[in-house]
Amino acid sequence: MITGGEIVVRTLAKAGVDTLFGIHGAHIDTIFQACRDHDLRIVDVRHEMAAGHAAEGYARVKRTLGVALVTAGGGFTNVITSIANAFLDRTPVLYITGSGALRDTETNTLQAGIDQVAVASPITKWAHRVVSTDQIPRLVAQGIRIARSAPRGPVLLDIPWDVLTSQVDETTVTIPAIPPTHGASPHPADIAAALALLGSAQRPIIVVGSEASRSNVGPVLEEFVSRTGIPVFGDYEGLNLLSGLGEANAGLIQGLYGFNSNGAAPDAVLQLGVRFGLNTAHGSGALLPLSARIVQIDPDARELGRLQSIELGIVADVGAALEALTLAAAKLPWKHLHDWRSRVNRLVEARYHNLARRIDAGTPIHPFEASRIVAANVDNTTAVVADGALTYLWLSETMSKACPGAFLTHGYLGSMGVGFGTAIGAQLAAPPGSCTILVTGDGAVGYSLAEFDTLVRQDIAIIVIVMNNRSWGATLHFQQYVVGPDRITNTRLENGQYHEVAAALGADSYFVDEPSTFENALRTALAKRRPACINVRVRLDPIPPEECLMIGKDPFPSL
Ligand SMILES: Cc1ncc(C[n+]2csc(CCOP(=O)(O)OP(=O)(O)O)c2C)c(N)n1
Repeated sequence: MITGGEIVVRTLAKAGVDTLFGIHGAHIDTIFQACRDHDLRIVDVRHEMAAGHAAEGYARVKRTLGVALVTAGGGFTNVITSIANAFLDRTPVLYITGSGALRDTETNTLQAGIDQVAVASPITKWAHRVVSTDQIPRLVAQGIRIARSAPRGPVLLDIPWDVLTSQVDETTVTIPAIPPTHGASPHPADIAAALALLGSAQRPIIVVGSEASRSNVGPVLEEFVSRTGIPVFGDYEGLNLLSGLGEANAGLIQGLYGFNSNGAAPDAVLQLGVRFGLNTAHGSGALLPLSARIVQIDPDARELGRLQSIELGIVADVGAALEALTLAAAKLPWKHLHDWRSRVNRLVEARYHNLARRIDAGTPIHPFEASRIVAANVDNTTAVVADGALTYLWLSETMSKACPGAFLTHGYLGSMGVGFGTAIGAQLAAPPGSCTILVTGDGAVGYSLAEFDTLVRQDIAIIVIVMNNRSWGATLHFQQYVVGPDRITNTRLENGQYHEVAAALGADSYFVDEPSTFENALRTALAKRRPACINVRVRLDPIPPEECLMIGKDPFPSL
């Protein structure tokens, strides 16, 4: 006889799952016991929020399914931010939650009394309660298939306590295989049309986003760009893909603001997995000109032309489509794009130097300078995760100059505090010998300080860099510049010795307030590859370029 928990674990193992993130609870103990027997690693964290975000980080870096395991009641409610985040970001995560025993329905019992499926339904691709032990293999497999299929996203499986503890005869249980599948291929006529459009343009660009990053298009993007010479811009997660593309391809998608006002507005756009919305200045045309002819490729037909007119929409796996484009591009001439590429290169460099020359080397450190030091010290064995708001805006200005193994930030939910958990998942997904750097605001790190204990207990090599401007920086700036300089309230955080908290939990700790000591501390921490906190005093007053745009200031006065 075997328990429901044992069946859950056998199904996960057969699907290739080897790592879960969670916190123990009696309701889900049978799953913990079975993981122990089958050598499936459970990374136990200190708050279920971190478990959920870690499963997301793992899925994003390993380009696979992430699994979070939480208990009934508070365990479930604590993971809701992660479920919502995975939903908006199309991250494939299976959330398994315990719940009150079926036989205890409507008895005012412990950790029960809420309909977890109803709560999760609007923020999952599928939320379902398993009511019978013998149905577990079929429903776990169904959940995995739904989470992994395009457009990817979160699934919640709620498994009551008695369904997990009940036993069934092992010989009656069949564990289904869930073979991996490839995403949809594009239609050849669409590929020909896309290339004809790009080939006839004078100023074409490529924009890459999270979906491109998750389809692992890196090598084929490199090939396509070396054939065509079309410059590439990335939204935040798309920045991952810029390293290795050569000098003309650096730059944030936000850099296009400068382009448009410099008479260099693109006339054609190949939009690879970037959804219209926040990352395209919605449909305003401020980033992707309204006059540009747009080819949008996305696995979800509902996203095509959502906020801006497109000329061609292709529903396909972004990687498969780019492979087809690359093959066909060999037959076309692209030399005429040489001048355009050089011009983009000059504008991208001008943007960077415009920022860099306005930086003074004073104390505390300018956040751009601190970000530049981070970018200068990462290589492809390092994943970088950004949290906090001013912090990630500054970091994003420098990351296209770096070559991290992965670069992850918050997505559409814009939720402060997602970073620590995401970094844990990213580090566990990375190849052996890698190291992850979390660069976070002092506000954002406060959500997860106990996770230093997770790092130390389980020897997870993450360096947490706290960009400490002693405030909830972006919201203080909002009060200061939008509401009124005399209206600052509840946004100062002047008390945090975050490195000392980390030290108390067993991590290495550093406090720095000028550039050379910061760089030394970072190099030492990277060499040691063990949990560390570098508390960096940075200035609060500088306004990152994107914030300038939000408050009506010119981000690049003399570009
Ligand atoms: C969960 C959550 N709570 C509140 C906010 C509102 N908010 C946006 S930016 C910000 C300040 C972030 O401060 P910090 O983490 O110190 O980063 P900084 O801006 O200083 O880099 C806050 C509170 C949010 N986006 N998410």
